[in-house]
Amino acid sequence: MKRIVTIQDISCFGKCSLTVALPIISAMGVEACCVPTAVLSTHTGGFTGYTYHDLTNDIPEISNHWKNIGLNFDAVYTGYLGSFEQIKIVSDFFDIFKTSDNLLIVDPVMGDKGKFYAGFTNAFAEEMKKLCKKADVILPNLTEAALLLGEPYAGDNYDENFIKNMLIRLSALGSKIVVLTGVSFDENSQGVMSYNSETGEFSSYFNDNIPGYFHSTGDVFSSTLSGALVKGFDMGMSLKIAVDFTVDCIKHTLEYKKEHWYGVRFEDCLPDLINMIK
Ligand code: PXL
Repeated sequence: MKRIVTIQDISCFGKCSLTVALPIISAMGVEACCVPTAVLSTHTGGFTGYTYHDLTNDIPEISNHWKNIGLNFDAVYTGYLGSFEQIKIVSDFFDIFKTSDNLLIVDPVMGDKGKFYAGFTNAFAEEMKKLCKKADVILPNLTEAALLLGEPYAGDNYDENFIKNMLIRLSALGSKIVVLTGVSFDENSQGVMSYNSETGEFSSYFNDNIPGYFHSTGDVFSSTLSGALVKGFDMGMSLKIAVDFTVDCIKHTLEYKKEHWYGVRFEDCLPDLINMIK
């Protein structure tokens, strides 16, 4: 059985980060391990008064124990990280668990719709660049891509050449593969474009564009893509599986949007995901 360790916070309520990543990776038939970076009562996207308990100091202890018992992982997938210190420690974790054939996958979670999530700064984006340099695959959305490149957010004002150019410049940060999420060239479709800097190959995959904002769909996408890549699907097929599943989750949330404004109803769609990878 393939094994992924995912490193991100646990937002106890809110359908994001670990409460999304673990069930999705498990449903794909991949062993899901985790390093929780912080415990929050809810995510930060729309709730007020949430608690935040930092677990940075636990990370080296967990990795030391794992090193001693000889654990290894087919992928290390990182999501929301809360501080500079955490990025440094996760970077050490990469050094310890990198092998010749596993994947280091970084979702540089920092913001969306042109804005930082609560608590993030340009200095954090600078530090995140260093983690991206060590990664095999990075998965920024358009906001995070602009923050990593230190340039203004393009909004809806871009074309395919702009995205290709952005992908090439992001790959210059050091990762072999860049996947840009939330790409849309017309109002009916949205999807992803990727670039492999070793082969010079671009790929893309689009599905329906559903108007509105759906929290944590980046975590759904990144968890699914990590699972698909580790299962051995090629990049084109992995992008398709991850986009189709994310859109499926959004569609299933539409009629419950009032009640489930804080995250998508991915639970309804796990059987579809299992069918997609058969
Ligand atoms: O979905 C990304 C995410 C993860 N973890 C926490 C968040 C967010 C986005 O707002 O607040 C705690």
